[in-house]
Amino acid sequence: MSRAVVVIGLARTGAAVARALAAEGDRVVVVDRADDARVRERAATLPSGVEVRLGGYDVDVAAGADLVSPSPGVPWDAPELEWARARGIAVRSEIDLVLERCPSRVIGITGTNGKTTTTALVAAILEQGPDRVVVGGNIGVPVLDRLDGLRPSDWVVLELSSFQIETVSEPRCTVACVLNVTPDHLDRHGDFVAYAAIKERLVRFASDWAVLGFDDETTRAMAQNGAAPVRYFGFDLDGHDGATVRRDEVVTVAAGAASPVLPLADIPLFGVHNVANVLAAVAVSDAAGMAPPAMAAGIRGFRPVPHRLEPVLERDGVLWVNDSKATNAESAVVGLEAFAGRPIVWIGGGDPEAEPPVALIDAVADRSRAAVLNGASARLVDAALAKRGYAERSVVATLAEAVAVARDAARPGDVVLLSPGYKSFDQFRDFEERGDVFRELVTAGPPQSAVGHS
Ligand code: UMA
Repeated sequence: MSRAVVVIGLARTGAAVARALAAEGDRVVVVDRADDARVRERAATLPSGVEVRLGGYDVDVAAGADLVSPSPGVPWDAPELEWARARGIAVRSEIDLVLERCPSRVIGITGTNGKTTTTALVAAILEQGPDRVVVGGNIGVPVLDRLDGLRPSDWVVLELSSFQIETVSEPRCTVACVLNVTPDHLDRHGDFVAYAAIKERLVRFASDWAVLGFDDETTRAMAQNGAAPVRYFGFDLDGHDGATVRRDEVVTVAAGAASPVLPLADIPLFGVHNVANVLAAVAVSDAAGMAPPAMAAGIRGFRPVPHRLEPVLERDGVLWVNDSKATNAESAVVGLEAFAGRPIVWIGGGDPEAEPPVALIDAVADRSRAAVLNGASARLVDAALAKRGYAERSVVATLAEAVAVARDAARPGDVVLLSPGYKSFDQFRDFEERGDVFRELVTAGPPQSAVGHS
């Protein structure tokens, strides 16, 4: 029966939900609080039967609807959604609708850091096998409009944010993976306990396997709370089965016996944290039944995902790296530590105008030869570095100016690293736009050779 559906938010998710539900025969209205070129362009891609209302909506936007589907950027307790719930109108997210319809095996990957790279690695490994692989979710591509033709033996690999898990009543995955949990998005989830509990729901509902980070106390402890058997990944598994490193090799361990996968030196990614991501992907694909040669082939052929320690260009001996995804201090510290062997010119700062944590200031002072600060937080980061006795500081207003200053400061052998430690909203729409602009600024000018990373 045709339902009346209201979709809130017309970006990637809203457009996919509108397309998929319109194709199912529903009467779909999409609303967005914005009315700008971006949402108008998106509206033009929708099927003609979908009604679009831009420039705001009232709290009773779902009046008369059977179903309201909010985008991940709409808080799960937004007044419009509470209004609908109070009147018995179903509130369902894209991922919830995907899990309800998906006939295939689902791998769900969450965690505070590393989930995009791990998701892409898992997909690269599964693609070595015979079954179709659809990858999506928080990684940037919705899935609801790409379920056609999927078979039970195929794989849907989902990167899931806390925003997305929170919105699914029963997040059932064949294999569920929680990489790590450290404080993030607390403005939306209240406190760390609530945030970790959302991630843990993936473990509770896993059907075949739960894969958990062993080196993180919070994720290790989640083993007690699910029904599915557990595999771990980590640098020291303390006798447990899973994926780990032995004598400079990635191995899987089952019933105490190790099987080699590939040498650490063959991993085409920067940083120890990326070894952890590889271990997670190996443990997940092991749980999915992949064999070590397929794992090794998938990992060897992998290229870094955009905005995550993405090598952009090597010019005059200077390597330019886009780590715009480092929107919190912790990921910026990880970025700074990924280049222990090379001097760094760090480009940092962004939104909000808030003091940097000591850990970030320590990492900048220990690892970088120069710091170029921009954005709303620049003055506060500058003051914190000055207090720490760090002299090589420049403060500029914009990312464009920061790139110009970094270009002058860099010497052969250096890495110029955009790993801001702050969100991007002071200058950009999101971290992706910030990274794209950085890439353009860096590659603009005389012809250069793009980096082939190995
Ligand atoms: N909007 C409203 N009302 C609101 C809030 C937003 O109308 O109350 C409108 C905005 O005007 C805008 C649209 O909704 O037009 C934006 O919706 P959205 O932010 O959900 O954008 P999508 O493009 O659909 O992206 C979402 C995820 N965004 C968020 O979680 C904030 C993307 O994750 C995800 O890749 C995409 O769905 C596909 O699944 C991004 C992200 O920043 C990368 N995720 C966070 C993170 O990784 O830390 C969780």
